[in-house]
Amino acid sequence: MGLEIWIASMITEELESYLEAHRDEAFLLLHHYLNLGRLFLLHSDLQDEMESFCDQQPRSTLPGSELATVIRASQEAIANAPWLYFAVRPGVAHWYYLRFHVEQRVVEEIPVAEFLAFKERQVDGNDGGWTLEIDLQPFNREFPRMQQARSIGRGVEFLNRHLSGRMFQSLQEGDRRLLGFLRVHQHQGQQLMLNQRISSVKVLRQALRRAEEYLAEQPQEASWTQVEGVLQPIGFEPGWGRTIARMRDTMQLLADILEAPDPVTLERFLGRIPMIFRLAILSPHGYFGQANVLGLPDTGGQVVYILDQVRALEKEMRQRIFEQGLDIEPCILVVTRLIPEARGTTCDQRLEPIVGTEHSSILRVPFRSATGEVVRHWISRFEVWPYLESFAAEASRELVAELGGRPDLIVGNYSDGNLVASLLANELKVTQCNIAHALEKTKYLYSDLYWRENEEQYHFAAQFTADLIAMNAADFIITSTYQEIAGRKDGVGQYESYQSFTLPGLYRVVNGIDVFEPKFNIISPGADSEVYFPYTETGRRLGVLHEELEQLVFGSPDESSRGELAERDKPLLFTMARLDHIKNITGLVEWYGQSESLRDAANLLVIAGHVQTEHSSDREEQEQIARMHELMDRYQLDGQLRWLGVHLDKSMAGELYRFIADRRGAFVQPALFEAFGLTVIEAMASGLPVFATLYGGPLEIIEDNVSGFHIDPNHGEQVARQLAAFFKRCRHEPDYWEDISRSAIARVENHYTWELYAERLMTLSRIYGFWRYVTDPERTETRRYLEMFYGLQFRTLAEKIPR
Ligand code: UDP
Ligand code: LCN
Repeated sequence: MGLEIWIASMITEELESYLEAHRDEAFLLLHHYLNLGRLFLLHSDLQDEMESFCDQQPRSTLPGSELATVIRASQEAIANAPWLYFAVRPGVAHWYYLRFHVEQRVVEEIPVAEFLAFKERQVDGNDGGWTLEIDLQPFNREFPRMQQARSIGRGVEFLNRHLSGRMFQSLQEGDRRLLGFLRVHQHQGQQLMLNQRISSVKVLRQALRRAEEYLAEQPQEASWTQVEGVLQPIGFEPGWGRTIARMRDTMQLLADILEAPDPVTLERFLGRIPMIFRLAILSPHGYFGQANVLGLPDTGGQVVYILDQVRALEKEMRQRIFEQGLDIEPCILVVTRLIPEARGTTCDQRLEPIVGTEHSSILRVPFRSATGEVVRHWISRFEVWPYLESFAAEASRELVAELGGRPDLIVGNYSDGNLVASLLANELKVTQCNIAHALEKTKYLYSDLYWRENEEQYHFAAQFTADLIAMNAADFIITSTYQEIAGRKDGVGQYESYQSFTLPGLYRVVNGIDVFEPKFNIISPGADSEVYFPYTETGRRLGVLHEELEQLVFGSPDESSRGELAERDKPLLFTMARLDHIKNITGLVEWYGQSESLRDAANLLVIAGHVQTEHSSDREEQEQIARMHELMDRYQLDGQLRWLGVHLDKSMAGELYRFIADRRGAFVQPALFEAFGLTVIEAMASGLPVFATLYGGPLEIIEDNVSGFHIDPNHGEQVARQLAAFFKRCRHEPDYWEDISRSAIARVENHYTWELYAERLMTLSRIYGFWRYVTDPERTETRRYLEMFYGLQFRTLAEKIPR
C-alpha cells in the first residue's frame, strides 16, 4: 500500500517529504515501538528507544530528521498495533496529536478528543460509545488571551494593557465602568471614594478639576477631616489619601486615566483603592496550627506559607489603609478544620489568634458526618471530599459572623481549599484567588488514566473534578513558579496537565484550563527572615539551642531516632521533609548507602516522619518508615546516618540549618517532584549550599552551579557522585563552599521575600476585583456550567467516598 499522508498545517512539509523518501527506515522505528509490547510510552521511553534504535543503525538518517523532531517533542505515545498515537508538544503549552497506521503507512493529525478516546479504549475497552466531554473553551471566546509562552504567569500586566487599551477605547465604556466601580466601595456603612453626587463621567471630570484647584491651596500635610466640608458636597468620600498631597496624587492618577489610560497609571491607581479590609483564607485539610504540627500527616509547607503570608498581608493591608487616610483595622481569618482529637496541637480550638498579627486568627470549623455529628479524628487529604459542602456552608456563616460582614477577598489553598473558596465566592459574590501549592495530578503517574485502580486510596477523580471547577471559577491564580503553570520546553506544567486528559468511564476533558488566560500570576513565597537568616549573622544566632542541637545530631538512638554518627568531624549532608513517597527520602538513603565515596565524605542527617511505624497514622508514611529501616539494615548505615523522627519548631529548624552551615555541610532535597520547596529557600537563606531536584520549583529557585545545584532524582548514582565531588572540592578549596553559600543567600534576599509577595498580592487583588466588576455579567455562562459540573459530577463522586 502506498504511503498516504494527510498532514495538517502544524506538521511541517519536511516530515511529509522525509516519510516519503525514507519510508522503510521511518516505519521500522515505528514498528520498533509497537514491538516493545507496551501500551503507553512516556517521553523518556520514546527518546531512549529512538536513541538505541539509531545506535544500531549507524548510517541512519533518523537522528536529524523531522520524524525525530516530532518524537522528541512527544510527551507520550499509545502503541496498539497497527496504531501509534502521539501527543506532540512542540513548545510550551502547545499541543497537537498524530496517529500513524504503521501497516498502511499513513499518518494524520487528529483532534485531541480522538487521542483521548483511543487512550480510554486501551484501559476500559470503550468502543466509541458516548462519553461526556468537558470543554470550557467556548466560554472564553470573548475574553482576552495571551499568545506568547513567555507572557504566561504575567496575567496582570496583560490585563492592565487590555483594560487600559481596548476597554477604554470603546465609546467611553471604560470610563463609565470605572465610575461605577469607584462608587461601590464601602466599609461598614461608610461610603468610600465617590458618592452618588457624581452621576456621570462628565461630572467626575469637573469634580476632579474643582478638587484639584481647591486642594492646591491647602496645607499639603492636612488630612481628610480638614477638607471634607468642601470635597464631600462635590462628590468625594474618604479613601483618596492620608494627606492632601497624596489625595491630589491619587486624583491626578484618575484624571490621567480619564484623559488617556496607560497600564502603569491604571495599576498604580487601582492599587490604591481601599477595597480590601477583610480577608478569608481557606485551608481545610491537615493539622493547621502554630506549633507542634509540622511533619504531622498532610501538614507541611502550606501551613508555613499561610502563616507567613498572613503576617505579611496584614502589615501590607494596614500600610495601604493608612496611606489612604482611613482608620480601619484589617482582619484576616484562616479557615481550617477543627479536629477534636488534636494530638497535642491546638486544632481542637475554635479560634486562635495568629502570633505576629494584631487582628488575624485561625477559625476552625468541624467536619460533620452525614447525620451532622462532629467528626473527631484526622482525615487524609485524599478523603476530605464528602465533607466539604457542609464545611463550606458552616464556614460561610461563621466567617460572616466573625468578620461582621462578608470578606473582600477569598483565597483558597490546595484542591480542597480552592473548592471551598469557589463555593464561598460564588455564594458571597467575592473575588476569588487560588493557590494550588501542589497539584497531585502530575505527582502520580497515570493518576487520571488509572483513577479506578487508585480509587480506594486516593479518590483522584473527585480531586481532579474539584481542581477543574476551582481553577475555572477563580478570578485569579497565584503560582510559585513558571513551570507550575506551563512547565518547561520538554516538560508539562502542572496546570497545563489539566488542559486535556481523560478519566476513562467518567469523562473526557478536551479543554479544561487554558494556561494562556491572564488569570495566572507568578508570585513566589519567601522565607521568614526573622527565622531563616545567614549563619554569619552571629549576633542574631540562637546559641542557647546549640546544646540541644548537639544532642539531636550527635546523640544516641532512642525511641524517636535511629543511628549514631561515629565520625563527628565529617560535614553533614542534611535533609528534612515529610516522609511521603514523593519526597524520596528513602531514595536518598539508598544512593547514600550505595556510594562509598559519599559515605566517606559526609554523614547523613535525616529529619522525617517517625522512626516507629506505630506512631504514624498515614498509610504512605508507614510504608516509607519500613523502607527506611530496611535500607539502614541493608547498607549498615547506623554509624553514618542519623535519622530523627521528630518535628522541629521553626526556630529550632532555623538554627539547625545554621549549625550545619557552621560545619560546612549541605542540604539536599531529593524529591521525585517538588512543587516549590520551602526548605530549599530556608536552607539557602541560612547559607547552606543546596542540592535540589530539578523536577519542580527548585529548578527555578536555584541557578545551577551558582547559587546551588540541580540534581536528577532518577539518576541516584550520579547524584551521589555530584555530592561526593562537592565535599571533596570543598576540602581542598574552602572558598568554593563560601562562594556558593554567599550566592544562595543573595538569591533568596533578592527574589524570595514576603514583603515582595504581599505587595504584589494586594495590587493584584484590586486589579482582578476591578476586572471581575467589569466582566461579571459575561461570566454567568461559565458559572452555570461549573455549577452543573459540581452538582452532577463532583457531588456524585464525593458521595461515594466513605464518610
Ligand atoms: N518543617 C519544619 N519542621 C519539620 C519539618 C518541616 O519546620 O520538622 C518545615 C520546613 O522548614 C518547611 C516546611 O515545613 O517550612 C515544609 O515545606 P516544603 O515546602 O519544603 O514541603 P511540603 O511539606 O509543603 O511539601
Ligand atoms: C506544598 C508543597 O508540596 C511544596 O512544594 C510547597 O513549597 C508548599 O506547599 C508551599 O507552597
